[in-house]
Amino acid sequence: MLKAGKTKFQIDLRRYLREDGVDDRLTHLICEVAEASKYIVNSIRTGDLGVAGTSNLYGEEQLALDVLADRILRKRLAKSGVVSNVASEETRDVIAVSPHCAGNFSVAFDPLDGSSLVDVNLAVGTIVSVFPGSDLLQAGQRQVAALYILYGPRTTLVYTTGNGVHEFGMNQLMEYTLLRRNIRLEPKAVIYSPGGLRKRYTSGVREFVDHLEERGAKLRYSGGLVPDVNQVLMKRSGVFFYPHLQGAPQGKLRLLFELNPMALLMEQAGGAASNGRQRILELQPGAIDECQPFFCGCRDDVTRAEELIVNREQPPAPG
Ligand code: AFP
Repeated sequence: MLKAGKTKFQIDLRRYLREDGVDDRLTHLICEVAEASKYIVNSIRTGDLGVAGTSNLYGEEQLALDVLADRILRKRLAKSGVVSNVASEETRDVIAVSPHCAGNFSVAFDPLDGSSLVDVNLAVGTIVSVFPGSDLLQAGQRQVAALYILYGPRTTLVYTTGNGVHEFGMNQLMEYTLLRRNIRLEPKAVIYSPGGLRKRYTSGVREFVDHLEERGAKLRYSGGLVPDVNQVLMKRSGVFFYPHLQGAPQGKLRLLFELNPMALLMEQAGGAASNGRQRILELQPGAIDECQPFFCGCRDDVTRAEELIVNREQPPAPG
């Protein structure tokens, strides 16, 4: 994979994608997202944290940064010349950016997931999911790429195009260079990242937490999906979940913008991703704002969560 004599730190993102055998148009798309992240990280470091005065499709008040990140990403994807439709967590429907690119890709993205954490100086991220063609309501297993950018103490980019999971770091010239390739998860977790209110957990999920605690797994939770999932991947041993809750059978996280890309990354790293009963990547979305419960990370633990939920709980009511 790496040319003889080249250290991994000299391999930048575009070169690695090409050596990874990624299609030129998809390489171009991923590099455009990487380019957009340079403007987003600058806006986080220096931008206005004021409220934008508009709201997203969930009725949540939009921070100026959300709106700015959304605009930056959408503009670059439209300029890329390989994207036909986009859907952003911050808008209300699928937007045609370049109808003449119908044969290329469509992109679902969360421009700044966890944006409410910026004003308490915690890490946030951009999440991107890429499908072939013009239809964004495909099952997640049809994705041709999934990636996130994590704006933390360092800015890192983690992607998969179906040939493993690879991590890049942004250097002082704002170039992404290879940090880790083919990241692989262990079978069992040493950390767990439990979302949602504990008092609203169902019996199977409560037993799952007991199972993890009895084994000595340590709780690690920031409230940001990207840093929390990144910690599972980079420690190579962990499980993240935002489960179904009493009164919220679909949980909180969005299938198109959060779960499909994270599920592909987890499976490509040898882990698993489930809604507690079914593989995330097999779910057929009904709408762009669909939410699903989410359990991801070390395969043995995700399997254990499914066993406890299926054996202890009634299946959710249809519809
Ligand atoms: P926002 O993007 O609205 O801040 O939500 C972030 C998020 O969807 C995801 O990043 C976290 O995993 C989850 O919310 C945390 O939710 P709780 O605050 O309910 O734990």
